[in-house]
Amino acid sequence: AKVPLATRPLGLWGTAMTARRNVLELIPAIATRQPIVSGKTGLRWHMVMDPESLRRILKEKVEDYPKSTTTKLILNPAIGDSLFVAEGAHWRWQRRAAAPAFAQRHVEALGPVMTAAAEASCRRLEGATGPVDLFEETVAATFEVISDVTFSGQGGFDRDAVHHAIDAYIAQTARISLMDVMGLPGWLPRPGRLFAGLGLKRMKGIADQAIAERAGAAEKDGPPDLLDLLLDAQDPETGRAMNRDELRDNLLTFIVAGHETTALTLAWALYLCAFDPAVQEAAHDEAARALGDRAATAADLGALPLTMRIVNEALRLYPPAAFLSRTAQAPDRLCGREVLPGDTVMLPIYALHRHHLLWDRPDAFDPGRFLTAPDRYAFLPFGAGPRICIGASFALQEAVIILATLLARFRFERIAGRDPQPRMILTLRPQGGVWLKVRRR
Ligand code: MNH
Repeated sequence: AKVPLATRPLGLWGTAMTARRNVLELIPAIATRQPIVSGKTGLRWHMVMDPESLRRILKEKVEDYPKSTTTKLILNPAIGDSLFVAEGAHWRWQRRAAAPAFAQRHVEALGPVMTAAAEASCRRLEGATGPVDLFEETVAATFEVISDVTFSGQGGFDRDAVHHAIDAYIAQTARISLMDVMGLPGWLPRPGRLFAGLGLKRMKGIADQAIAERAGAAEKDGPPDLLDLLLDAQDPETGRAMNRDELRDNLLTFIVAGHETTALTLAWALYLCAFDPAVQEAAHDEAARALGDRAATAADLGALPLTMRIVNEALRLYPPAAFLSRTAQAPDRLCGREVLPGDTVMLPIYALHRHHLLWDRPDAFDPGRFLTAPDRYAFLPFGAGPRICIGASFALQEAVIILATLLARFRFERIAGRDPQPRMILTLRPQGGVWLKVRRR
């Protein structure tokens, strides 16, 4: 029998999330918060966890529910009006132009980069003595993958600078400064934000330089990477190509959207394996049988079904994008409740994935539940509809390659009293890291 995982309130956001049970038993699907400013429309929140309504928001009425104003406000300084945040025609043509780069055959061609990152991760773990923070480790691995597939083999691309810029920026957007609390006017520059802004500027400069170098360079060897593909990309309908700024914003989008999310998936998956040694042994056997001594490749995915189910179960229990939000554009009704233009519609994916009306023993770690496909709109780690994550198969392939390689060679064990606690900081992160004992098999 599996012990339910303990979950703790997740700060401000999490209080709303963990209140789901009480709320949901009273109102089956949607909880509407009191207006923040009474009498005005557009200042209300709706929490939506009913699969039919989620389908309406993400698919049928997608034009009426663009990404929330807050999402755009937070992301715009870092990634401009790129694929992740754009709407309407400007989104459509970027999606059409980028889609071929994420097609199955290109993702498979990028497999060797992921295999190399898995091998490098093993080498780092071989040298480890004592407990290891697996979140830090998996961030290193996935950052290596994303920087290699965006700016492969370019010495001018300073990984650390990009990494730090993103971290500093994310930390800043999640923090209210003392000056805000004191009510000082918004136009007064906040020191922390100013600093994070400089980091962003530097990060953009680095990406610009890498793009300029590549655009001017002769054909390079090896399969095309994301930068090659985007440099050549054209909207099949209009023939429009990306200009340099659009190119840079989209490459940074892939870096920002693509590495921490996958690292989180891996770190939580490793924790869950440590939590349930029987599952870990079965996954180890599967990986050892499929791989022998070598690292996993894209061609091994078919032989690693349990590893894939563990990844899915980690995405269910700890979805990196634990909260999505939209701003309603038109009057609507969701589950019989009135939605007004300007209202914020929250999609609490974390709560959805642990909803007791949708999942059997929702808090239990049970990869076997994915032997049958879940309800499409009850499992949304990558969103759904036209705005579904463009990198989903990239991420799944990468996660399975790295996880299987690690489980084949190492055993991971919990450290009493150091179980990771999820915290919502733009993504669902393990507070303080994922510390485990790592033993060579
Ligand atoms: Mn990803 C959109 C989750 C990996 C690039 N991603 C989304 C959305 C979710 C998401 C959820 C939809 C957000 C919304 O509807 O508001 N993404 C993930 C997770 C992982 C992930 C959980 C890893 C696990 N994402 C990746 C990778 C890349 C990537 C890897 C690129 C290399 N994601 C994107 C882009 C979008 C996106 C680009 C925006 C797509 C669009 O709006 O058309």
